[in-house]
Parts: sequence; structure tokens; C-alpha cells
Amino acid sequence: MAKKALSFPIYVLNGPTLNLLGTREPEVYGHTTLADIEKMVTVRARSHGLGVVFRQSNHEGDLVDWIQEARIKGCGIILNGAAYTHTSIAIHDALRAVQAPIIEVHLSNPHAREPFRHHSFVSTVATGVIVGLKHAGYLLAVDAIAALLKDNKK
Ligand code: CA2
Repeated sequence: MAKKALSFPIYVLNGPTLNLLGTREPEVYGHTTLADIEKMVTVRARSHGLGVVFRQSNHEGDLVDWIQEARIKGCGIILNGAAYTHTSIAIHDALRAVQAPIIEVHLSNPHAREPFRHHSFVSTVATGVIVGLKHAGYLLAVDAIAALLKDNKK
């Protein structure tokens, strides 16, 4: 694995209202809390020799700032932009400047929900997209970034 991958963490960025995970709508988003997901993601990343920076914000500008930070200090980004996925050209533009792998994750499957969730400003600039697998999607995203970094080194 490349030196940058070993010394630079995966940034796992979460958008608005995901701080309430596990407290409401478990039939849509599951029973797992965001703190649970952080623990599981950290363990999975460690198994690949990778660190994690795990953050959540209800503010679009925070997510843009963190994407720009990850561009310099991260080896990849896992992004659940929540509602901003469907609205934010600012997040789209910030992601366009990132060279490292970007995996878009959604707990639910937005394509099986209301039409306003069918378009994503993230998907067109993501390396890959994982939807509908609840918290397991985050763990698969960690595996995907680890595999992509390994492949890049070949
Ligand atoms: O399925 C996902 O992960 C979403 O990104 C979740 C967003 C939604 O706007 C996207 O279309 C799909 C909503 C996150 C709201 O999180 C809640 C957590 C607990 C209770 C209610 C909402």
C-alpha cells in the first residue's frame, strides 16, 4: 500500500440530521447510531491499516471545508451528504477537486423513495456509490477505498 494511504486517514463525512440516527425512523435508516457506525468503521479501517476522521454536520459549509481538508490530508472520502446530496452544487464542486477515491453512501435506497431523492449531485463525481444496505454500506465503503488504494499501487 502507498505511503500516503498508510499515514493519511479516510475521511468519513456525514450530512444533516444523521446525528439523530437510531432515534427515529429505524424502518428506513436502521437502529444503529452514528456513534456505533463510527466505532465499526474505525475497526474495519484499522484492519486495512488505515485511520479514520469521522465527522457530522448540519451545515453545508462545514462539509465543503472538510472535503477541502480531506483533499490535502486524506487518502479517500466516504460521504453520506444526506439531504445535501440532492441539492448541493457547492459539495459537488468541492468533490470535483479531490483526486483520492470518493465513495458515496446512503443507508436507505434513495432511488426507491420520493422522486426528489432520485438525483444526486455527488454520484457524478464519486468513484462509487453504495445505497440501501444500512450501516453495512459504510463498512463496504471502507473495504472499497482500501482495495482502490491497493490497486493504485500496482
Ligand atoms: O439514506 C440515507 O443515508 C440518506 O442520505 C439519509 C438522508 C436523506 O435525505 C437522503 O435522501 C438519504 C436523511 C438523513 C436523515 O437522518 C435521520 C436520522 C434519524 C431520523 C430521521 C432522519
